[in-house]
Amino acid sequence: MSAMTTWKSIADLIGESGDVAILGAPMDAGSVTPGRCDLAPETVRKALKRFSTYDLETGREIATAIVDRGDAAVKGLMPADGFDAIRDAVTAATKDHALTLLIGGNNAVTRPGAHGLGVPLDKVGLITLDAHFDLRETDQGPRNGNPVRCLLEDGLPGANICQIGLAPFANTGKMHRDALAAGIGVFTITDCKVRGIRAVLDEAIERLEHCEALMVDFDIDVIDRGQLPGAPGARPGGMSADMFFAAVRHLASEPRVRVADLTEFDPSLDVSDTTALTAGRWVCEMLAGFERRRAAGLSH
Ligand SMILES: [Mn+2]
Repeated sequence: MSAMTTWKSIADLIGESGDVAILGAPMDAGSVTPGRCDLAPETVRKALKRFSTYDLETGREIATAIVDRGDAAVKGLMPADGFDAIRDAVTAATKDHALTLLIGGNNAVTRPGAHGLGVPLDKVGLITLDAHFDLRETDQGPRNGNPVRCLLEDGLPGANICQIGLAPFANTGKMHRDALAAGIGVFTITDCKVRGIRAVLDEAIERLEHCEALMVDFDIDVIDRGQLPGAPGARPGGMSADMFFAAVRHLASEPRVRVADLTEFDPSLDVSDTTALTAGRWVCEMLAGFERRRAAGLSH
């Protein structure tokens, strides 16, 4: 191919070694709305070819080397049965890489992801960008609707959790009261829009000052359904894609963030690749934020 028809893409950053890992977790079983979230890791990998490495906003080329560690063997497994595979794969990835991008799968992958940080749960911080509390009851076992309740029951203190972008008429009063009673930092979608996402994120990061390592759960259904058709839980009135991308970049620049997941992307619901391109851009923004750590001289 001639130079005219090629550009360096984010996919070209994938090689044998690197500071950032991509790890797929194609889990869909146990979803409140059964679908095909298991297709998301491969769809995101393909989408990365469509992004250039040039970040026009900073005038910099993204140069962070990425390792694709493949998928945890969880296809078709219920969350309880796939827990060990995801936790162990995340633990191995965090040993070798400063930042691990865990691509679900449904939101049930967040629980094993947090356990995989390799830090005692009382020192783990969890930030969720999600329309939902994910505090459904656990009497039927772990599901995509209850990872935060599972983690509380596992021993993650509520004071170590901040939930951002929560939507009205998509959660119950009991979930809200339980979150507040547990000491979770609760930030609604209107908080994000009125106060600005940066102010909300800074408050959340400050609340988690006592945590040694952070995981961020990006449940893509936090984004407005009009901009994000490919997630069963997305609703009108959600976060704009712009705000989401700004949040991703800012959170990725926080050196304690060691694992970030992207969950609830169901490629079978997508329209015009909108969600695939949003998920691909999530990887780009994670890399841009990660490179800010280096630029700021912040080690991990
Ligand atoms: Mn969720």
